[in-house]
Amino acid sequence: MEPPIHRYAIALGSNRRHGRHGSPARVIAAALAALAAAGVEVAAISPTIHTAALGPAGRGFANAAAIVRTPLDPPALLALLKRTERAFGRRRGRRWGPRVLDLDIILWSGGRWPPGQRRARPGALAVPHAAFAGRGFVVRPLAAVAPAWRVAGGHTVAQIKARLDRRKRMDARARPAL
Ligand code: A4P
Ligand code: MG
Repeated sequence: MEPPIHRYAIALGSNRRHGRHGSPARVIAAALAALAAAGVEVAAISPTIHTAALGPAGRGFANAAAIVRTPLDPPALLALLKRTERAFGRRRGRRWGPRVLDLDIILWSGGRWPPGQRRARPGALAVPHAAFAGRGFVVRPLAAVAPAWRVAGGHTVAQIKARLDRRKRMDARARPAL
């Protein structure tokens, strides 16, 4: 029997050049090519956007999202993503530090990981990604490739993006003009 095919939304981020691949946007393109070479079907790729760093990472990021299809279950896909980050020169360092490549699993066709639990242990794999819905640099590219994806039985990605856009407009209005 064929193994089941899982569908995932993954987020890609880079805010450092790579010696061979070049700019952060090129790192993202090369990372997707590396995943395809590892046997993951890359079904859709968002535009790459340039975003200001959230947190202490300093330099701005290139961010994108992709829809991929693979027989790998979530822990096996995470292991492949971590190997790919290492192959691009990512080293363990300060949390949220500058990085050549960050690959996160955002959504999975199977719903929640770990199955049947609302929360993962701290530091363990959690899908949907615990913080994605508040992050424009994840939600905006994701909405370009999976607007209708319903997140764990709740809102669609398009609704999550609309909420973030509303909040951004309200924040801009609340801020006095300088
Ligand atoms: N982990 C748990 N759930 C997941 C998941 N769904 N996908 C665990 C991937 N990993 C997950 O991640 C730390 C651990 O989280 C992993 O070992 C895994 O078991 P990491 O990638 O090694 O470390 P990190 O990236 O420093 O932490 P984290 O929490 O992934 O950081 P974020 O949330 O990715 O934030 N600003 C802009 N504009 N654009 C960015 O892309 N990224 C960050 C990093 C900060 N600021 C940014 C951006
Ligand atoms: Mg990460």
